[in-house]
Amino acid sequence: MLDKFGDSLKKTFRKIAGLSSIDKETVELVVRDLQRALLQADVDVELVAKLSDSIKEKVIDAKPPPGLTIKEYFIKTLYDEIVDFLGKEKGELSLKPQKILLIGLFGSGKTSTAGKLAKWFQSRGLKPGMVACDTHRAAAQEQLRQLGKKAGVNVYDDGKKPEDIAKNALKKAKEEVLIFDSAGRDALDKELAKELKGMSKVIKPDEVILVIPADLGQAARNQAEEFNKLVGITGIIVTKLDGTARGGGALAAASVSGAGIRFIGTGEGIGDFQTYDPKRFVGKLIGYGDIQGLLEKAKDVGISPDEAKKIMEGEFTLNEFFSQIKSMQKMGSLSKVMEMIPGASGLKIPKGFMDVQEGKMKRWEHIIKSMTPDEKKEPDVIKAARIRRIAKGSGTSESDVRGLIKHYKQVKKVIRMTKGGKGFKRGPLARFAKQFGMGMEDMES
Ligand SMILES: Nc1nc2c(ncn2[C@@H]2O[C@H](COP(=O)(O)OP(=O)(O)OP(=O)(O)O)[C@@H](O)[C@H]2O)c(=O)[nH]1
Ligand SMILES: [Mg+2]
Repeated sequence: MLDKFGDSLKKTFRKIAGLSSIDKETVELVVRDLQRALLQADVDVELVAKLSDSIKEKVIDAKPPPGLTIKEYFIKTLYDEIVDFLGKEKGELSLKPQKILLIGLFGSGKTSTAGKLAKWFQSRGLKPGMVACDTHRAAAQEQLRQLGKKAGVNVYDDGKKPEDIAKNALKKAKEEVLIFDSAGRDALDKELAKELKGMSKVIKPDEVILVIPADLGQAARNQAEEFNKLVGITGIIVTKLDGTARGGGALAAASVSGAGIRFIGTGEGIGDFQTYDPKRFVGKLIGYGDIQGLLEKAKDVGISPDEAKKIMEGEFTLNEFFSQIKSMQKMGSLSKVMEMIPGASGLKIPKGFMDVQEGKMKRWEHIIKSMTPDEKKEPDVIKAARIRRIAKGSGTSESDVRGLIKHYKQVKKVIRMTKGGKGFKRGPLARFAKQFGMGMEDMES
């Protein structure tokens, strides 16, 4: 997600770390780098200028606060400003019974987001339902019913007009959280405004959330302001951050619109959805990783923090390896998990590395059962004769056994590389990370 933007930001931060002195010239040099990165991500020129001025003003000729070197202060300022710039925290939606209306233009991701949001509430112990108020596009209601099945929640679609459907659902539904899907249009024209106002009147939503695709870039600002003026919004969800270089621009634009970003969508799957926390988000972009996020994600799928930590540290035996692949599969693709690990986001993970097919998983399970405790702990002792024995005992082939051991070693190597990798472990960046609670200390223990 936002690979290019993240890479440029990483370079900018590393550049500061490598500077031998911080003066007017070097600050301007770094700020120019930052400007280039932001403009490439389609951030509004005016915003870029404002951010640059603010950073320069704070850092040039500044006396760093006690306890910080000028370099650390520069890094902290840059980080703070970018966080501020990409969004003041709006916080999660509250975990209480409520009515949420999703609005937005054609194809912005409303219906998919309804499903993701339902799942989000469900995994936090609330009972959600969805209401199919898009009567404009022929297949819209069927799409929502499918998502309802996937998420295991009820979908209400009784009625002809959006308002009637909403009314009927409000009468009938017993769910604690009701998520109303609405129809899109090419533009926020009179017809759409009227329809949304009508629905609003019937539903009396606690939240009206605008769904905006990240590929809009800086144009997201206008759209957010327009919707806000005409129908009033309480938050924004930015979707499709996985597929565009303009995501930085969209996030910045949505932020200045003032409504606040609640969630981001990072893929087509129902679980490709996260709370938007600018601090964490920027930390991840610049390569500090996202311990907090990983632990939370782990919690979502029932993995204990201990287990997650073990995964991250590459400390596991063959025995645990198997259950961890299972866990990882629950947590989504490995590359997504890796994005959250400090220092790992720069690593290129071979595609399909963790996506072991089901048939293979079964065979591996049998293979591991046929091993002695010693073999499970120290697979290096498994030579040709033992491979033959294990293959026979488990009803698999010798190449299956070799394949498992090879895969185990590869995964361990990759994960260890991230842990022992250079980069942010020492020097001002690491100290900075510690000071500002970005979680590096979790990795050092
Ligand atoms: N890659 C990616 N695709 C997404 C994301 N969110 C939605 N999509 C895809 O975008 C397309 C449109 O999504 P919908 O949820 O149908 O959008 P909508 O706003 O309901 O569209 P209309 O009802 O036609 O206005 C679908 O193919 C989705 O799978 C995301 O976060 N990432
Ligand atoms: Mg839709």
